[in-house]
Amino acid sequence: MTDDHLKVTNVSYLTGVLLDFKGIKIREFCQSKIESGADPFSIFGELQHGLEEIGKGYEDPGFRRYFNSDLIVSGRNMKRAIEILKPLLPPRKDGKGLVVIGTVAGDVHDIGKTIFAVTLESDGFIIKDIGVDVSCTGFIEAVRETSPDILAMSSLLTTTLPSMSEVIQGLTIAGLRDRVWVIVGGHAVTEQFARTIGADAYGRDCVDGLRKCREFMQEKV
Ligand code: B12
Repeated sequence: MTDDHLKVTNVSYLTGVLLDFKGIKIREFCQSKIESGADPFSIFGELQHGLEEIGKGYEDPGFRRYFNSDLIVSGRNMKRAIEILKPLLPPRKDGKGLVVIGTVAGDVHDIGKTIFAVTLESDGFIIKDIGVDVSCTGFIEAVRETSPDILAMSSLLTTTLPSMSEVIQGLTIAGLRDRVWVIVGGHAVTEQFARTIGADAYGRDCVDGLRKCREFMQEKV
């Protein structure tokens, strides 16, 4: 048996866990991983790998293996995993910085955003999560009202990427751009895109995003 074969077996196991309608397998999976000493980020990472596989099977034009219902079930199970793993990443109250976070207009994906928010919170950041499908005005008003150190935006759909650019332009017009660092991330976002729209940083994943937010706060002192 080659390593490649093992990888395939592993991914199909993960998709089985994520597509279990009753949510029993996800609980067993998280529990056994916790008992074996795995840290929450590696468990999220493994599950994300499974979600990517489901995403690939969903968009495969040659042989569509997954459908809308699979996106829904896997999304629900990933949220169950967040609930199970969140207590292992308790918030630290260091007051490292205030972060406003949301998913852009037209996009309701919130799993990655929530994992990123929990990651920041467990590192001492204070989080104001303004939810999903947040309008350009919604982001700008949140920045105006709360004066955060960092604005974090998530987008998983390529069709909603332009909203990120609109928010940054809107911040500039409102005279708020110089007062807040902007970090962007999510499945649809790339480093190149982040640079093009004038974001201060791109987070490949929640750990990379955390590192960049820490750097922002270090620059401040
Ligand atoms: C689950 C899922 C859903 C669920 C979401 C449930 C929920 N509550 O979030 C539901 C069923 C709602 C859904 C709906 C749709 N989905 Co969907 N979905 C997925 C799926 C399978 C997993 C997404 C996910 O949670 N991934 C796991 C998380 C952890 O990953 P992540 O979000 O990328 O986050 C990580 C990093 O990116 C980063 N991160 C995320 N945000 C941020 C923000 C910052 C600031 C930073 C620093 C980092 C960061 O940290 C996270 C952890 O490392 C993906 C497939 C995929 N490959 O991602 C498709 C996918 C995103 N969906 C897709 C599509 C097409 C749709 C629909 C349009 C389907 C339809 N026809 O209705 C709708 C759109 C609804 C809408 N208006 O938003 C496409 C998007 C294609 C594209 N190029 O735009 C994908 C890629 C599937 C595919 N391959 O075709 N979906």
